[in-house]
Amino acid sequence: MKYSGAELITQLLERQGIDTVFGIPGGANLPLYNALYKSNLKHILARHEQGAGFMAQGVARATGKAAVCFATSGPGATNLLTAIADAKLDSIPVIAITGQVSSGLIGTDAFQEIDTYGMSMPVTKHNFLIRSVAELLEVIPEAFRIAVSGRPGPVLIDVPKDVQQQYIEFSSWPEPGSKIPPIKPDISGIREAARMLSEAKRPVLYIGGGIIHANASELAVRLSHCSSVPAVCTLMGMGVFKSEDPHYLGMLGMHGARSTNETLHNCDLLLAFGTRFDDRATGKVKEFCPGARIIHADIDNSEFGKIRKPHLALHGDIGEILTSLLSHVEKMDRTDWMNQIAQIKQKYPSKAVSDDLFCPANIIKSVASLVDSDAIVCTDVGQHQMWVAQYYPFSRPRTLLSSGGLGTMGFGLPAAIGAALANPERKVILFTGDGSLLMNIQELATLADLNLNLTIILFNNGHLGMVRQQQELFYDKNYIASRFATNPDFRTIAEGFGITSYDLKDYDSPVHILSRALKEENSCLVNVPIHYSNNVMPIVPPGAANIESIER
Ligand SMILES: Cc1ncc(C[n+]2csc(CCOP(=O)(O)OP(=O)(O)O)c2C)c(N)n1
Repeated sequence: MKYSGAELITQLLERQGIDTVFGIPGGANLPLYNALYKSNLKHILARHEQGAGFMAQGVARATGKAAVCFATSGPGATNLLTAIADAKLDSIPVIAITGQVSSGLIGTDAFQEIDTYGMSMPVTKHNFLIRSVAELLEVIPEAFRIAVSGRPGPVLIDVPKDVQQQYIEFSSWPEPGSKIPPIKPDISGIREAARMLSEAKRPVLYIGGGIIHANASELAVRLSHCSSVPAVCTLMGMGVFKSEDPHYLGMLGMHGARSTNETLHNCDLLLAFGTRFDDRATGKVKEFCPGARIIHADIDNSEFGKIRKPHLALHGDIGEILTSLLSHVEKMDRTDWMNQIAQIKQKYPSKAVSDDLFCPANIIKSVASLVDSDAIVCTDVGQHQMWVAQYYPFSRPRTLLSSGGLGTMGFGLPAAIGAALANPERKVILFTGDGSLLMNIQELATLADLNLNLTIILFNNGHLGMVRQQQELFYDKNYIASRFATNPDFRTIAEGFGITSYDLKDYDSPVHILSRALKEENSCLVNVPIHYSNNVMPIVPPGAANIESIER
């Protein structure tokens, strides 16, 4: 068999089971696009490489499988970096394949030359600079193996143009790269964990995105039910528990309910499973669960002791750890602890939601009531993101796609496009803010090309709302650079891109129009004007402990 480097890449991607790639062509990856022309891969032409990276992330987050994006050298690669960094912080398996100037030109400041390998090193799980066409036969399967094994993450492959054009003869195809089976958890650690759990009077299960990556949601819920351990989750762990589960206490941390944070403050055993003690979750770390012993279970042992030293570390696949633990724990009901939590909840009742049908909480609840529980919800970053985390009744894993670790405005629209492409039979909803939407608004053009089952709900406050809120509360109301001097007409913008749109200001009943918008066969945008003074409450002030959160 004789193939060029570019043909090898497309063939190896197909052999990996990839059917769609996202990207933008340019001089240094045109041989790859020429091979794409002849391949069975579907290509989605994004309008900015960051958009292509987030579309690939949308596929990977919604399906749990690795997804692929392409960019050319220089500006194409640098545009991709934010999406790759975002994937690194949230442990998302994305394979980025970038074109590079020809090998002989590397290091000469050639046109569109940038050190993609060097720049991507700190934001990838692994990266490669290909030196010869033969390397591709090993590197492509290896990249997939690395992206999905252990703690998932992004891998970048930089391919010089001449390597894409070189030919190679070979006799057989390599095996596709697949997940390396995770190490088995240490049974003595599991027994110790079961013992600590049976002795604990006030345990709490603190779960993160690792549970979802390991497809271990059901097991986490079973542990909580069987051993009467109330559970809290991070933004990345939403959907593991049904929101109405009596054992579920909601999101912890900066915007968690006061009662949730106070319950954690009183726990005597913290089971931190698939989570990394992020500062948005812990608040002032010294005062996070101050009286608790800690069991930390994770696939990545470099997380142990990074923020808080655990009393017991369980290293391995979280699903295997939970399965094994479940076979060792006894059924318990912990009535005293449940009563104490009920009292804490009474002390801090959840605040009544306004009866204004147009307020963000009510819009979010209305949308949720109009779609199936398998609808995929994407967000951007800001107040709207936190309102969704607080008010949307999630009940399944992989139904909230949000940029957690990097908190990247502009994530939402392209991620929602990727999720909708990968799930044509499901409804996809994007909740976004006017600031975030403008960061990747060009992807409305990609959306118009594809005509997906995607409804965009735009909370339009004319501000960078989360920044305005922080300035109001923590910077003496010194408002600077948080109000947009002009507010574009998003309805006209959407229509300009060929997307159907509604503006809630034109209607008396939001539910009626939301219902119509959600039933649209095509993609559609709903502009929801909201007052800029709406704040996300509660909030933990910067540097404070979670139990010092403020309500108003
Ligand atoms: C790329 C990027 N730049 C800056 C920020 C800092 N930031 C966090 S939230 C926010 C405001 C977001 O505004 P908008 O999207 O309108 O949402 P809102 O808070 O109003 O709901 C900003 C600027 C960020 N998270 N990401």
